[in-house]
Amino acid sequence: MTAKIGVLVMSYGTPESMDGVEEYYTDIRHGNPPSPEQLKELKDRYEAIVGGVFPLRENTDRQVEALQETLNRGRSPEEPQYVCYQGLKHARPFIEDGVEAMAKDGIKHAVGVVLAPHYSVMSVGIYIKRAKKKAEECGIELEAVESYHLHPQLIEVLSRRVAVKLDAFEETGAVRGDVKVLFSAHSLPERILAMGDPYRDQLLETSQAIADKTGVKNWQFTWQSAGRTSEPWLGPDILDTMKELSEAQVKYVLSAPIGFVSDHLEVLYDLDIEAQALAADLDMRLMRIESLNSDPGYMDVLSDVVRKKAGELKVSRA
Ligand code: FEC
Repeated sequence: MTAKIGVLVMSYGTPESMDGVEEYYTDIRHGNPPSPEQLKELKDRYEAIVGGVFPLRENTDRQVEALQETLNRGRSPEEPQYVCYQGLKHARPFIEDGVEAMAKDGIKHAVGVVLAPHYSVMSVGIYIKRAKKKAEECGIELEAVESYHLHPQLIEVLSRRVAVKLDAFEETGAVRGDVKVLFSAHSLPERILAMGDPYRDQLLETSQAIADKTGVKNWQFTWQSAGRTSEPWLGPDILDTMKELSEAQVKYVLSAPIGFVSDHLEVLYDLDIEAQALAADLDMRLMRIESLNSDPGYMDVLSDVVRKKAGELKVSRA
């Protein structure tokens, strides 16, 4: 009988409807419900992106489907069959639901992968911890991919996106070298640095690799989407960086949010609405690279790292 390997594809999660925003926000806030003002502010942001729909849900669904297809493409009968399950951090199906679904289907060996290329103990680390705990309870052997931030095909697909937008700037009359490429990622509390967390270094490595591949010299890394909590978050924030750049007479900025792989609130609101509004005030031209979503190149990256991890499972070593 062909061996089946479960693949737990983990992502941040988003509400299913406006009615679900409060429960979602409460989950993000570790069980503390938001104040009515905080809730309204978040709902307003969802309303602003595309009239209150939740693009991350559809994008994650498509990524999971496309990954399963990519993993099994051209499979010979002796090779294991990969079956993908979704597990979300803050919404249904939760990570634990995904593992339970695997157990119900009789899966005994699985690989976990997160739809975020960079590792932090506060991001990917939490996904993996939850997945492993539940897998152990269910008697499933689960190995997880920690990061893939320098995978050559990831650098390739992101570099292509940067190059396309630099061409677009040139078509509008800008000199290529005058365009400041601003790589960005979700900020995290500053305390991760004291913990020796690799998140910032991995993000800088991805930025440098893309800059090298595209020949971009004029680039900078900045943070975005910091949480609304009282502790200090990693900065500078992209909005402050843009103001500084404007003071230094920079007129053209290409935003490259390399820490994200989908179109969602933090891209469609924080960059396309908030940062664009600031750019208009500063008389700056701001463009953004396309998100990866279910780009076949990105699916190849995921498929490759999952297959390599699957090689570490006992079923593969038997
Ligand atoms: O489109 C959507 O519905 C979801 C967009 C979304 C993504 C996302 C990714 C990351 N987050 C990360 C860390 C934190 C930490 C906190 C936090 C808070 C929020 C809030 C919203 C939100 N995040 Fe998020 N994040 C997204 C959305 N995030 C909404 C709550 C309101 C606000 O502060 O804006 C603070 C809470 C805490 O202490 O836990 C920390 C990281 C990522 C990128 C990696 C990943 O995808 O997991 C890191 C998408």
